[in-house]
Order: sequence, then C-alpha cells, then structure tokens
Amino acid sequence: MEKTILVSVDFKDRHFKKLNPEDSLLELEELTHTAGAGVVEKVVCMRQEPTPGIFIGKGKAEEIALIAEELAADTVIFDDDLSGTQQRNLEEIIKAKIIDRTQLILDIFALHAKSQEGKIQVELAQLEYLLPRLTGKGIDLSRLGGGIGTRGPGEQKLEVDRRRIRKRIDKLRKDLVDLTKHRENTRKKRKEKHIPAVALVGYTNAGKSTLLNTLTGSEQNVKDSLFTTLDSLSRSLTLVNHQKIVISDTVGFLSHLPHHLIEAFKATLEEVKEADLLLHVLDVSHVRCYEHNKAVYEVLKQLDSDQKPIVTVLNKIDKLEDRGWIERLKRDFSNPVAISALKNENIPQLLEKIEGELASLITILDLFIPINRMDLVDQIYREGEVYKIDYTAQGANIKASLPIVTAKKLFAYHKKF
Ligand SMILES: Nc1nc2c(ncn2[C@@H]2O[C@H](COP(=O)(O)OP(=O)(O)OP(=O)(O)O)[C@@H](O)[C@H]2O)c(=O)[nH]1
Ligand SMILES: [Mg+2]
Repeated sequence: MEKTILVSVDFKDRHFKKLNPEDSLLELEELTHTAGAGVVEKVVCMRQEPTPGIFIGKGKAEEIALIAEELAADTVIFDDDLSGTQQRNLEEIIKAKIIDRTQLILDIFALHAKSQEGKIQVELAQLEYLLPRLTGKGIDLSRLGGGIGTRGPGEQKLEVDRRRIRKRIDKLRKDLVDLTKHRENTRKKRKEKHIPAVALVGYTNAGKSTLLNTLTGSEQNVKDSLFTTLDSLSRSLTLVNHQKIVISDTVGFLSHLPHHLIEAFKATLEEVKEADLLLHVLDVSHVRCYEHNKAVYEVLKQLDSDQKPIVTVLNKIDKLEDRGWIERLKRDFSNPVAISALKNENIPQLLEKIEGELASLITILDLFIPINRMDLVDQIYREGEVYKIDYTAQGANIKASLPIVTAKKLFAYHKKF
C-alpha cells in the first residue's frame, strides 16, 4: 500500500486562513483512504502566509524530508493547492512524490469514473489542471498525462506538449458536447410534458444514491466511501397524488471542491441547475454535518442554484444515539424532513413534503415584455408554459405558467390591473 504523509498549513494571514484546518486534515485523510493509500503521519505547520517557492518554510520542508525518509513514505499530500514550481521544489527537498488536494480528488474521480461521459470529464479536469503547471523545467507528465513526456523537457518540447494537451482538451470538450446532447433532449422532452425535476444533492457519502434506490427501486451503486457516484442517474417516480416526477442522483460535494472539477462536471451538474426542487441529503450522524451543510451551500452558490426551493433531508437518523437530537436538527436546518434512507424510515413524510413543495412551485402570470427584451420571451417558453401570446409594436402580452423562481425574476414585467 502506498504510504503517505499528509501536510496541512494553518495560515495566520486572514487571506489564506482556512476555516477549520483540523477538519480539513481529517477530510484529507478520508480522501487518501478512498484513493487506496495509507497515512503514516500527519503534519500541521503554522505560517503567516505561503512562501512563493516552496509553499511552506524551508526548515519545515527539511523536517518533512526526514520524517519521509524515516517512515519510508512514498508520497506527501498537501491539503492546499500547490503551483508547479512549488511542487517541483518540494519534490527536490523531500525526495518523495508531492501531490495536492486537487490531484488527490482527481485521482479518486479517475478511479471511480465509469461512464464514457464521466471519464471524459475527469480527463478534461486533469489536463486543465496540468496545463498551467507546464512551465520552466517541466513537470513529470507521466504521472498525470499517461507518458506523454518525462521530467525536464526543454522549452521546445514543452511547447509541443502544451499544444498537444490543448488539442486534446478541445477534442474532449467536443466529445462532451455530443454526449450531453442526448441528455439535453431527454430534459427537453420532460419539460414539454411538464414533469417536474427533482435533484438529490449533498456532501459525498451522505446517502444520495441510497435514497434514490429507496425511492425508485433502482440499483445505483452504494458504498461507504467518498465520491462513489460520478454520473447522474435519473429515474421517474409517481407521487401519491399521481404527480409524475423525475429524480436524479448527482456527484457528491466536498468543502473546497476544486474549481476545475465543478467546471468539468458542469454537464453532470446541469441536473442540479435545471431542477425544480433540490433534496439536500445531509448525513446527520456525521460529527461535521454542520460544516457539510455549509460546504454544500457554497457549491450550490457556484452553480447559481442556492436560491432554488430546497428540502433538507436529515438522513441516517437510525444511527443517532439520542433521537431527541432530531428536534434540535430540525430547528437548525431549513425545511427539514428526518429520514433513514437505508432503514426506510419516514419515507412517506418525505414524499408528502416533495408533493407540497412542487405544488407551490408554479404560478400563472400576465406579463408585458417590451420589444427590446425578447430574450425573456424565449426564457418564458423554455421554462414555462405559454397559454396566450399577443405581439404588439411595443412588445408582447403573455399569459403563462412559470416556476416561482423565474416569476420572481420577471417581477418588473408583471401587468398591473
Ligand atoms: N445507517 C445508515 N446508513 C446509510 C443511510 N443512508 C446511506 N447509508 C450508508 O452510507 C454510505 C454512503 O451511501 P451512498 O448512498 O453511497 O452515499 P452517496 O451520497 O451517494 O455518496 P457518493 O456517491 O459517494 O457521493 C453507504 O454505506 C450507505 O449504506 C441511512 O439512512 N442509515
Ligand atoms: Mg452516490
């Protein structure tokens, strides 16, 4: 088993300060285990701010080098993102493979990607991570790029590598567009039929896939490990009131989820952006569930989806020693339902909640859209159902049913009677 040393830096300067360095390190440990490696030592350094060349202090780097030698560690994993130069310099001092949190996560993603779409998304994220790091003396390409080059290519070789990577990135992007077209078509059909879309979101390992299985009887892979699901899977479900819905499982979130990954996984995360309702699955048996909640909202914000209607699904209540705690949790989280996806507890209550939420999502409006805002007419067609439209020289009078979220944005165009 690969032996690793984990390094986290607690910066004093508020620009670099992490909220919870200890929690972050614990999470890094979980990630390392998920990637199939063992942790032999954890090091926390205190610093004012990062050192440009080697990120930490020289003395600390030498100390880590000694520990690495003593414990025969193969790899040192930094909890923070390193530049290519920092990584190389650290490798020289420590004499072990140096990787950062983003690389570790990319590695796990590469291990778990199953579908063609998932694989393309991961490779894209890896190459985009690599490209700006191809500078100066070069980087060990064989580690990430699969033997494209080795350490220390000259400038000319470097340029060739860069060009090759850019070309590959373009190709992958194109492939991804083709692949996602199919998904878009399905979504369009669903919209035409006015079938509401519900997306399961949440921290990795919260129980999203388990809940999808419980609700729809599907067989999405479930595992006590991080980032088991990388592909979104959609299933239809009929609620008690005969309302048909489509419910989708999505990739799990994490605090400081690398931006590259969110970018690369945009196609998959589109399900979140397009959803009418989000079910935020939260593992309330986890000691850090309050932090998980915050991290999820941060990612939702990046996806411009934090204002959507959200139900907080307080999951794994079967694991709570003190059931009295549930009442407290219900007070602390917005729009909660407490369930156990695994033990099938309170599922009818959750379904009822979904019904209630969906009923209040649509509103019928009379609007006047001025001629210079015809883009909004397109949006109304896309997101709602148009009952009546009359064009005049000044614009369009429209009667339409629209999701509340869209309706709110169009407030200025409501017709006053
Ligand atoms: N005790 C208990 N365990 C649960 C419950 N729901 C899920 N689990 C367990 O939690 C682990 C993770 O479940 P998943 O459904 O794979 O979680 P996920 O959110 O899809 O995780 P990723 O796809 O990795 O992001 C599995 O071991 C599940 O059996 C629950 O209600 N109670
Ligand atoms: Mg899953």
